[in-house]
Amino acid sequence: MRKPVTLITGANGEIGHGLIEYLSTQDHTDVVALDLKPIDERLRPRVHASIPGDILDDFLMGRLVSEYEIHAIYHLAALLSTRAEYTPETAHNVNVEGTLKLIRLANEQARWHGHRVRFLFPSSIAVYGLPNVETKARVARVRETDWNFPTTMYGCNKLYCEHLGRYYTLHYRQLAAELSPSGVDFRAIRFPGLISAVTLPTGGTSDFAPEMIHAAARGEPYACFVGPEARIPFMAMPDGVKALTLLAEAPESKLTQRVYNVGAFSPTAAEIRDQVLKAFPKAHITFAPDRPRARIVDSWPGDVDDTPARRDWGWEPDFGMERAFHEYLVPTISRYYKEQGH
Ligand code: AKB
Repeated sequence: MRKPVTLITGANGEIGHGLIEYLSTQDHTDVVALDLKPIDERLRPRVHASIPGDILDDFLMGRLVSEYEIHAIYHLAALLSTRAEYTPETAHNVNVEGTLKLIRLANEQARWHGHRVRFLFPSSIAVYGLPNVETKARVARVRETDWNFPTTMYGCNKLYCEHLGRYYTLHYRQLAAELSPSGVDFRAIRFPGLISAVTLPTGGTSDFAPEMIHAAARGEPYACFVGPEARIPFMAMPDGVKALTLLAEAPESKLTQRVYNVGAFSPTAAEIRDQVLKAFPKAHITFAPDRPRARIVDSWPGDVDDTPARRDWGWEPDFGMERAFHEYLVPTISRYYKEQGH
């Protein structure tokens, strides 16, 4: 007998850590964690199985199908925006081909067990592309349908995968003689920059905020790669996990769209530095903008309109900026680095 499970790809990453912790407190699901690297020791007791491997490996995908009955997929594996600019074609393979393979796997699974597979996809504010900072200041909060002109390979990949998911859910094989209901129930969240107290991101362009905070907690100087006035939305990781799981649990009848913005707080880099200095007054933070990376940040919106998420599935962040720093980031990071001997 195959076991009913939830599959998480990219399980070792930042969202994966928080998500696995949350799901392990829910007794209705066993998690199979897939990642290129062996899963973090701290997470191992919380998952049913951990599988090191590549989402592009068809043999591995076949093994998953033969061993498990997959009812939900959180497809977190991706190459982030900065890394993707150095290897755009590899990014396309991982971010687009990898997602297509998983959507097809979901469809196939549904045919075996007869239930639609919920497919949760973290998209990103990188799908937006504002032409200049004047326009960015003028439009302030973007809606899902606005400014979908990404300037990064990662943003293009995420935007296309949103369309793929919508297509497989609503229009797959629309010309077939006999229409059968789709096996995929795709739902995506356009995440802002996420800040976790327990992991550091790699390869993103919103990384300046988490890097600044973690460097201060380690007592190391930090030169920020965007200017003090750069502004994009951010979110504390517990709210990221909350958004993903709220959307996963929402009844399908409530969803008026397949892709949702979620907002929490929208500071400038200078405002983040000020918060960091309140908590770590000796921190040495300077600004040394790296023009190409700063331009990417300038093309992302300063804030998002998340009215549909609030209306359809009750989205509301628990953490504004003050609370994120003083009740989550600072105490947790300080404890973590103290334990590491900093
Ligand atoms: C990145 O910087 O690439 C990501 C994102 C905003 O999606 N953190």
